[in-house]
Amino acid sequence: MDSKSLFAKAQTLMPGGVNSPLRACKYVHAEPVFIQNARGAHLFDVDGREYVDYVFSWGPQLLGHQDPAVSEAAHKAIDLGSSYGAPCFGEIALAEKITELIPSMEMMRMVSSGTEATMSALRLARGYTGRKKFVKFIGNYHGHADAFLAAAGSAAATVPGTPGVPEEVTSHTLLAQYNDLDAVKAHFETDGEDIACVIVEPVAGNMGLVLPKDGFLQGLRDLCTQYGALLIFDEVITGFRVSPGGAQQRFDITPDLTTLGKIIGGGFPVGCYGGKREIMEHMAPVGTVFQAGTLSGNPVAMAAGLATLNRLADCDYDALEARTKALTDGLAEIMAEKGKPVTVNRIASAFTMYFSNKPVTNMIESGQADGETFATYWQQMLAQGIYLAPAGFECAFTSFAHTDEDFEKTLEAARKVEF
Ligand code: KE4
Repeated sequence: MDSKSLFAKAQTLMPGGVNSPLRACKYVHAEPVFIQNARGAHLFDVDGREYVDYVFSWGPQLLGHQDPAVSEAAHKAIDLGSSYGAPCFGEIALAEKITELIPSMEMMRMVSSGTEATMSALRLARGYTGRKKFVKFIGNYHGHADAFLAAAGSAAATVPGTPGVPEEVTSHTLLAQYNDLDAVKAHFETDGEDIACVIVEPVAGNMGLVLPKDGFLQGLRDLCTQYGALLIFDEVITGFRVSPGGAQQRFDITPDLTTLGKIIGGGFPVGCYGGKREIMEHMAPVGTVFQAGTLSGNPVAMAAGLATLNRLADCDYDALEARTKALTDGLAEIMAEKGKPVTVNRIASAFTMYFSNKPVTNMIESGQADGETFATYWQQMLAQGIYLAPAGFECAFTSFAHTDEDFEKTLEAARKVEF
């Protein structure tokens, strides 16, 4: 069956034919292609077409698809059994590796998604401080737990309100524009004694990529310290992506808790939350804040995650950042020649090219970018074998598997786009 007929069938079985809304390609007025397999920086669809990938499962595959070391580790693990529901050495091995790379995570808990990680970190912050309110940023997306679905980014930004989420739940969610430290100060001046935490994407990746302004992250750190609230870095995207030690290493800010996902599973379902030992020890069974999960610490996912982090230790982040900059500089130049000025926000191997001639530093400015022009660009790039995230409010990712030929093919395809 071809993608079109598979999609028709899928829509009779799953809402929108997908298991996550973004994949339906609604925002670019297209139908999704069904993937047969992937290798390196390439995807292959059921109709035999090949694509240069810039989605990489929305971030996890920084090494590229089917990295030999990761695949070997997963195969070895699965030959020993797929899930025990009991402690195994793989959990210790991955946790030790994470602590080595992110020292602020003295203690952690593995879960099966980024949503579980952030949901649990918020509960822990509330349980630890005894406070109910928390601050999140408009356009930041922390997964789909109820409390976070207020002004959330990513695909959540495209659905009106939060049907199914009682207002009593989001009434404790205090909002501020990203990069607006004064708004956060105002929340603390009003509710400081009842704010459990501030949760932030230290580099925003769900309103497109938006960098923290100088002083923004340090300002959040200082306010949380001053008022006894916890600072939570949601590094589900940035962890091991923006540097080997994540955004907290790159920007030299120490959060109280960190949430991880994506890359640490090497393509398998893993999330993780962790931080200071004395905070984490409030989690059951040592403490009384509850969280649990059937497949948490799954041995196959642990093995794939550890193999991924071990392989990344040998990768040259600076070289990939330089190559990604050259690619995005080239794309911006080509779009300008076509009379389509763009703003490119980029860090390490993640970027967003906004069809806008203004800086993009928050959700308001992200929303002013031209989504229809992006849809035209996306459709024509896909037709030429370039697979971009099907939404202007997402990131594009490069990988250690991309070759110079892949980047040249991408630039050539961009040159042929007609608006
Ligand atoms: P998951 O529950 O999807 O594993 O992770 C939620 C999450 C938490 N925090 C951040 C910063 C995230 O970006 C995410 C998930 N990212 C989205 C897209 N950027 C995943 C793709 C999708 O929802 O289909």
